[in-house]
Amino acid sequence: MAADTTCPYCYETFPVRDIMFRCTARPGSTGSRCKAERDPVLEERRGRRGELGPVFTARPRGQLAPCPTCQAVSTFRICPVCHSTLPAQFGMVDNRLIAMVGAKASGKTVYMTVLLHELMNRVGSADGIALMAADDETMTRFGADYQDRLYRNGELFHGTRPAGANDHRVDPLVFRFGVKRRRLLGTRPEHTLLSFFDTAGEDFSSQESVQLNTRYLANADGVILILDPLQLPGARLPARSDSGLPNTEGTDSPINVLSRVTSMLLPHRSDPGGRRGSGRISTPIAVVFAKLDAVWDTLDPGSPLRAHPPGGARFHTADSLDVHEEVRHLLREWRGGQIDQILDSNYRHYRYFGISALGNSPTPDSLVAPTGIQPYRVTDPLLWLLSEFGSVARQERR
Ligand SMILES: Nc1nc2c(ncn2[C@@H]2O[C@H](COP(=O)(O)OP(=O)(O)OP(=O)(O)O)[C@@H](O)[C@H]2O)c(=O)[nH]1
Ligand SMILES: [Mg+2]
Ligand SMILES: [Zn+2]
Ligand SMILES: [Zn+2]
Repeated sequence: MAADTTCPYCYETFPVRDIMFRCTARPGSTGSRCKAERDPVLEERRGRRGELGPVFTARPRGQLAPCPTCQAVSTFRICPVCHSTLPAQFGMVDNRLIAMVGAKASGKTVYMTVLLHELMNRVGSADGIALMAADDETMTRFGADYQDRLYRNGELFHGTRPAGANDHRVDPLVFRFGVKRRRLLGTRPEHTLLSFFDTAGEDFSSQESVQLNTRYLANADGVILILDPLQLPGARLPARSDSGLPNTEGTDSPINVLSRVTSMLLPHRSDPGGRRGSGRISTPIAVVFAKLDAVWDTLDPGSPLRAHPPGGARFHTADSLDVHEEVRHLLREWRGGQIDQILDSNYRHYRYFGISALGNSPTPDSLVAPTGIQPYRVTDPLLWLLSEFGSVARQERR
C-alpha cells in the first residue's frame, strides 16, 4: 500500500507512486529529442503558460526516469494533478502545509513575510535553523512581491486577492526548513518542506470563497490564525491612537472568521464522536495576537509578553505556556472570550501567541516606521507547529 502525499502547490492528495515526470526536452541517448509544448493542465491549475517538455509516467529509478519517447533521463518529478515540478527531496522528507487565516487587515501577509525573512536571514545559522526557497518561482516571487516590497521599499501590502478573484487558485510559497538535531551519532540537519498559503480576509466572508478554501484548509497540517487585538472591542480604547483602527463590524469579525474556519475543518479533520475528547479537530491551530506593539503600553510590566523570549532552535514549552495563559487572560479582558470557547470546544491542539511583526505602527501613509522593522517573538508560532509535527525538539524545563 503506497502512502498518500499532498502536493505543496495545489494541495491535492495522491499516492506517491502516481508522481509523474516531465521530459527535459534535450537530446537523449538515441539522438531523438522531444519538443517543448504547452501544458494545459499547468495552465489551468496554476495559471503558468509557456512551452515545456512533455509529461510522462514511468517506473522511477530513485528520483529519475527515462522518457519513453526520447530516452533522455529526467529528474523533473511533477504533481499528477497540477503538473507543478515537485521540490527536490519531495516524498523523502516531511512535507507540511501551513495555512494563514484571519480577518481582513489583521496582519497575515506582513507576518508571513517577516517570519520567512527572519528565518532566512536573521535567526538563521546561529540558532541551527536554515530556511530557503524550495523552488525558483518561490525564490523570485517571495523576493520581489514580498521581501523587497516590505524590507527594501518599506511599503505595506494592498489587501491579498481572494482566491475566488484569482481564477480559483491560491499560490503557496514553498520552502525547505532545516534544523540541526542532536542524534546518537552527533548532530545532523533534518529537513521539512513547508508550504505557506496566505488567504485573504474576504476568503472567509463569502460562501463561494469558503468552498474554494475548504480543500486547502482540510489538507493543511497546521493553521496560523491571526487575530488583531485592535479588532476586539475591549482592546481598542487603550491602544495607541496612531495605530489606525481597523473595522470590527460585519461578517469579517475575528469570531466570524474563526467560526467559518472551524466549520470548514470539522467535517474533514475531526474523528467521529463518542469517546471523550473526540469529535474535535486534530489540526493544530496557533492563535496569534499580532500587532502587539500597538497594545504594548497597556500590558502589565511583569507580563510574559514583555519578557525577552528564550530563542534558539528549540521550542520552549514553559515560556510558551506562560504566554498562552496571558493571552487567554487578555482575550477575556478584551471581550474576546467567545474565541476561547470556540477553540476549547472544537480543537484538540490550540495554543495562543503574541507577536509583533513590525515592532512599530506604520506611518499614516502606509510605510514602515522610520525606526525600521523590529520583529518580536515572530518565530514562536511556527516553532510550536513544528514541535507538534515532531520536526523540532521541545525544551521542557526552563
Ligand atoms: N502596529 C502594527 N501594525 C501592523 C503590523 N502588521 C501589520 N500591521 C498593519 O495591518 C495592516 C494590514 O496588514 P496585512 O498583513 O496586509 O493584512 P492581511 O491580514 O494580509 O489583510 P488581507 O490580505 O486584506 O486579508 C498593515 O498595512 C499595517 O498597517 C504590526 O506588526 N504592527
Ligand atoms: Mg494579506
Ligand atoms: Zn522525451
Ligand atoms: Zn499539485
